[in-house]
Amino acid sequence: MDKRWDQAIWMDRLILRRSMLHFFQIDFVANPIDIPKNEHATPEYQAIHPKGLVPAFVDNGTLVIESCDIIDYIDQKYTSPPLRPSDPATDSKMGEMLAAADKAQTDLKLLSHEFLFRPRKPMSEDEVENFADLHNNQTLVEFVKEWQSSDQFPKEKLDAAVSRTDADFKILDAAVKDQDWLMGADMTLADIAWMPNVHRMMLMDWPLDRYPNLSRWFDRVKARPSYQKALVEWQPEGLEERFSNYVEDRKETSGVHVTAFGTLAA
Ligand SMILES: N[C@@H](CCC(=O)N[C@@H](CS)C(=O)NCC(=O)O)C(=O)O
Repeated sequence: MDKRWDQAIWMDRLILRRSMLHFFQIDFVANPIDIPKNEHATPEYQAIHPKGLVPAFVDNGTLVIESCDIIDYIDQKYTSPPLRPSDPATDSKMGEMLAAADKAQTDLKLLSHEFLFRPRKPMSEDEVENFADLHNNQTLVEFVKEWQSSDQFPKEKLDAAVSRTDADFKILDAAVKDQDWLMGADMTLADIAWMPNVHRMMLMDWPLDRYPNLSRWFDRVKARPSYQKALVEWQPEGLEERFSNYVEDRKETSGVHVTAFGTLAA
């Protein structure tokens, strides 16, 4: 069998959760997928991931998709001791935290495309049509069409996504008020699932000082060598600076910034 199918992950370069295999220190082959170049729209990639999204993890021929399922799978199969609470009630709460992180992906996607990804080269009408022809995931195609069709997503959508994220962060903030990690004294899959979301919002200049406990939690996350390895070293060079320049310029020139929406503006 092709070596790439032994233990491999296809992922973009932005999301820690998706490159979190470093946390588990297993050997794997990383196949970066360049989303702006539409590498996820090729027939080859869509034959791997039925929805043509990243990440996709393959372990000796077994395909696992959905990032929370991937971390859970690797934890159950390879991690010792496991990154989950031993007490069943806390483990079940962790399941809820993972589900919430998964749900938050939709807002993260909208906000990322609005507040970080707009400087990507705009697609011409032909390019959008070409993408629609190539990609089988209609939800993604509709999303890309809406993103490309105007300079800004509708304000109601941005307000709602910002408010839901703010509410999630308040819940996380309360969870780490008296403990270092989301489920207690030890880091678990819940922390791994939420790290990339907080990191992504920080790239947008999200006011993390609204949640002092979460902010300290994020300092603990950043202090871990695995964070450097799985996220910082994996990101394209200069990316954070490019994002930061864009976010600042847009705020100065047009006042468009996360803090102008939803409950962050209130
Ligand atoms: N719930 C899925 C979400 C997967 C997803 O939406 N991935 C994004 C990258 S963050 C993607 O493939 N986007 C393709 C695009 O934006 O064109 C998971 O957590 O794995």
